[in-house]
Amino acid sequence: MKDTFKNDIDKGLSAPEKTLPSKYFYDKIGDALFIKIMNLPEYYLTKAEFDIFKNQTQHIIKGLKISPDRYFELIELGAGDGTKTKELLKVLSNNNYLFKYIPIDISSNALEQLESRFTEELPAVKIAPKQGDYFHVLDSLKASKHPKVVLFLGSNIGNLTDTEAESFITNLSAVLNTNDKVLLGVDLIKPEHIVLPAYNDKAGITKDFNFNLLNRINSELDANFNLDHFYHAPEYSETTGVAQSFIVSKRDQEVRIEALNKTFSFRNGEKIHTETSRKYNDDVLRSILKNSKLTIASKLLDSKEYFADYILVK
Ligand code: AVJ
Repeated sequence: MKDTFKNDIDKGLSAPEKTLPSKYFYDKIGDALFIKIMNLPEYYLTKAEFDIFKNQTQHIIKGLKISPDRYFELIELGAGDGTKTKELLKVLSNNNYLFKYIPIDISSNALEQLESRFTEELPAVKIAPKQGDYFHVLDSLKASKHPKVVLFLGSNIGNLTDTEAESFITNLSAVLNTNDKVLLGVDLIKPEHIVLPAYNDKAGITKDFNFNLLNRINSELDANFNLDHFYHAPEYSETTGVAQSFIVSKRDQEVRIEALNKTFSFRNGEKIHTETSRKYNDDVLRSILKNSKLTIASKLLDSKEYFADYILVK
């Protein structure tokens, strides 16, 4: 684990255009910062998707074509704190749907917390958490011939480049059977004055979230990044629909990383790419689905039309 971190940091900072993988945001401190982000007034994504789950639950159920008398597996990739999913589970449970809820996450800590909350708040729901990476676990679920509904919410797919998203979708499609469904939550392409503040909040929490990467390198790899010598600078283009976060050097400087036995130089104004947050529309999604067996069956929007939950069918 540690070696991958070390190698990934080395590779990213040695590249001509410096980059650090956003997956390393999520240590204990990063998890807590992300919860704060979801509660920020500027971060509309979570509120918009919650609006869909809370107010259009029957539309979701209808779109998934599930019925109370036919058992199915409800699988969630990267469940997080499960606040949105709980709205759906409540309605399914109250209407006596027969199903098992299978949250999958790489973090066993996150899964344990989710399981204890859900068993308390939704005692009638069967929950079977699985720890591991998505495709390992999905592969192990392939053997069961029960109908499957896979939730991939929160615009988590937005962290992938289009090429990565295409191969993710191909892999996902491969572990599903005909008629299985995917509920895919994506942030929609919209004007810059709405998107940018979500990644550049007034309270500076998103800055801390990005800078947590430098803190991790300092403490885990014995480095001497001076955080005062960098600033946080997200960018967004409504034309491409891609938001990107950068950490920018305020001066010409050198940073020593002892664990790598290396010194890295940063020019004044040089950018380190830290995250891609892709926004979608029908065309972008269709192009990502084009070589898979998944197609768009329906689409649900929040009241502000900021966010979409697409129902895909194999
Ligand atoms: C969890 C990947 C959906 O890209 O909006 C929030 C992460 N980054 N603020 C996103 C994030 C900065 C988030 N996703």
